[in-house]
Amino acid sequence: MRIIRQDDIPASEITPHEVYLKRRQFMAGIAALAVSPAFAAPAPPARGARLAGVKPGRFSTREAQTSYESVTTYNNFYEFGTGKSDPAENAHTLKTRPWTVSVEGEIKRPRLYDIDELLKLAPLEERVYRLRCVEGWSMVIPWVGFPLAELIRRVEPSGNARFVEFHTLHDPAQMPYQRSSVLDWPYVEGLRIDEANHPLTLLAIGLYGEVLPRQNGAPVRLVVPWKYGFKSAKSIVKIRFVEKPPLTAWMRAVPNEYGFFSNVNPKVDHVRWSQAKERRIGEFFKRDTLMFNGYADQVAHLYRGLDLRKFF
Ligand SMILES: Nc1nc2c(c(=O)[nH]1)N[C@H]1C(S)=C(S)[C@@H](COP(=O)(O)O)O[C@H]1N2
Ligand SMILES: [Mo]
Repeated sequence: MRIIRQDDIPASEITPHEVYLKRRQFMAGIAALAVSPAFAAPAPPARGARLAGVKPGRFSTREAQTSYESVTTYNNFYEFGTGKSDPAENAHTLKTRPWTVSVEGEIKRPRLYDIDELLKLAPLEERVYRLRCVEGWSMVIPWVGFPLAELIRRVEPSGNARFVEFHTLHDPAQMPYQRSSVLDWPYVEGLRIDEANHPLTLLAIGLYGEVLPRQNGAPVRLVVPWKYGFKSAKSIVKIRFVEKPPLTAWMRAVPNEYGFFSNVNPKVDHVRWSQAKERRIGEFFKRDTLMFNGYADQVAHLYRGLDLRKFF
């Protein structure tokens, strides 16, 4: 198994995000000059359809939002490649309709939801959340969605439902890097049932008031803002309620580096790098990483009495 790791990349190969974006824009400009006799400016990236009836939701940060350009071109979505620009370049092969989400396992009302039915399950809210990647960068993203708890309530979990598993689509014809063995596909993530039911936990279907771009996990993805970004599984086709802690794709791939909880914690380093600081995309200086990514007031009680060094 080959895992691409942050420190496998020589320092000389690491491009600050701003330089990377400028270089992309420059290259796009050159490409446009080459094909356009009128020397027209390159067309802006196609945007998603506007979502109607979105109300401001709880817990939004008032910090500056990361630009739409950065949110949609600097991504991790290994199903489309391991480079930051790969998802935006390759995700066009993902077909987001028709799409179903199977909700199953230890629940009274298992059901196959059509995506267009799922979208109407609960009122849509805008939630501006911080997202902290385990790699040491962060963004502020205005998501559109509704609390996962709205879905959980409707399917009526049984007493045995102690954890929830999330499965990304597994279809190498649409997700070309599933032909590689970077991870054991499909991408699987998991939450304890109380984490899944927490009002901060979102099922997101959009960002910046528009339908979710494919590279950000269309048509539906999870957003768990107090945990490292990789817990927020994209392009979900299955939500399964289970009794035992799920074996997540990252725990399976690198068991000594990734634990089940993966709460943002500046005091517990990754095996190979510090987690004390982060670079907010668009900023130059690093800032301190906050306990639970700044959501401690909302979530610290979930982990009372738990040794967070052991249960990382
Ligand atoms: N299916 C799937 N979900 C995924 C990933 C992935 O590779 N595959 N990457 C994760 C990681 S590491 C991060 S940081 C976030 C990035 O979400 P964004 O691209 O919308 O910012 O998605 C997460 N969800
Ligand atoms: Mo990440």
